[in-house]
Amino acid sequence: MSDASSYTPPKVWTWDKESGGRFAKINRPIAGSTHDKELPVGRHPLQLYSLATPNGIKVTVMLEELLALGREGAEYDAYTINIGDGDQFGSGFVAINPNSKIPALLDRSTSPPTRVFESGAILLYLAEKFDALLPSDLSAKAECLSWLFWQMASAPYLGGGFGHFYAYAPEKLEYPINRYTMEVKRQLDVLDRNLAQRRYLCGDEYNIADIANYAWYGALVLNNLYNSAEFLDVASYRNVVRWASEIRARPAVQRGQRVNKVWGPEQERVPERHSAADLD
Ligand SMILES: N[C@@H](CCC(=O)N[C@@H](CS)C(=O)NCC(=O)O)C(=O)O
Repeated sequence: MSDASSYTPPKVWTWDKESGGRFAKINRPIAGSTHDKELPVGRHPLQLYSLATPNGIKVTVMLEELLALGREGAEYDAYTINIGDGDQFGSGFVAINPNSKIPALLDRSTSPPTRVFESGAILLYLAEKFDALLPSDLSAKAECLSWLFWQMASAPYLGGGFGHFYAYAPEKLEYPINRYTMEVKRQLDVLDRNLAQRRYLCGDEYNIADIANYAWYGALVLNNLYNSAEFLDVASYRNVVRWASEIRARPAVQRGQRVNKVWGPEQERVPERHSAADLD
């Protein structure tokens, strides 16, 4: 075990703006907007304000899947919210998501327009609106929602816990890395045991639970997150790798993963999406 930190918490925590670390510039202990900024609006009913992070691609993959299924009402405009620059604290964005995190959706086909934030809520809203990728049978739906909510509750340990301390924290600290590695490996084992019995998370049908989980755990086992595949020995979760590889091959998944991407090879970047042609 490395040396324990000598830090003694003060009686009352105060905000040290100079605390360092990769996200020091955007992390704040208060909510609300920091500046006035209206959001752009395109011509489609659905307006998405997002970024191609794991939480962001859940929604763009879902929208591309809906379009692939022929749901024309799922046409959307997607705008980049650059969280590194603090776009999530603009007044227009905060009006759609008071939690200041991507993704956020505005459905202008309803009167008044419907705002939806939290990626799991957006997936469920779209699945119900377009009657797709969510089982209608009550028991099958319960299984799907169980795996969807499992992802929403589990991934913060992967992203905010493991990813933060393994990849982003200014110091490599053994205690938090051990703690969150243990939990992430346990989560991968939960998925692996389930997928040993089933093609997809809920059975034979691909649905929103797979989309949500693929965004995080698929990326992890395909070594697209934190460069941690070897450290976590992801190859040993064979059923998760098989499931993730199958989902990655879906055309809608490949399209959705490029929307709102502002990094990586130039040909993969689609900062804004206003029609299918932007991805063709
Ligand atoms: N539970 C939320 C999490 C969203 C989230 O953490 N988004 C991150 C990017 S992946 C973000 O916008 N971070 C900006 C910030 O924390 O200021 C969801 O699933 O929608």
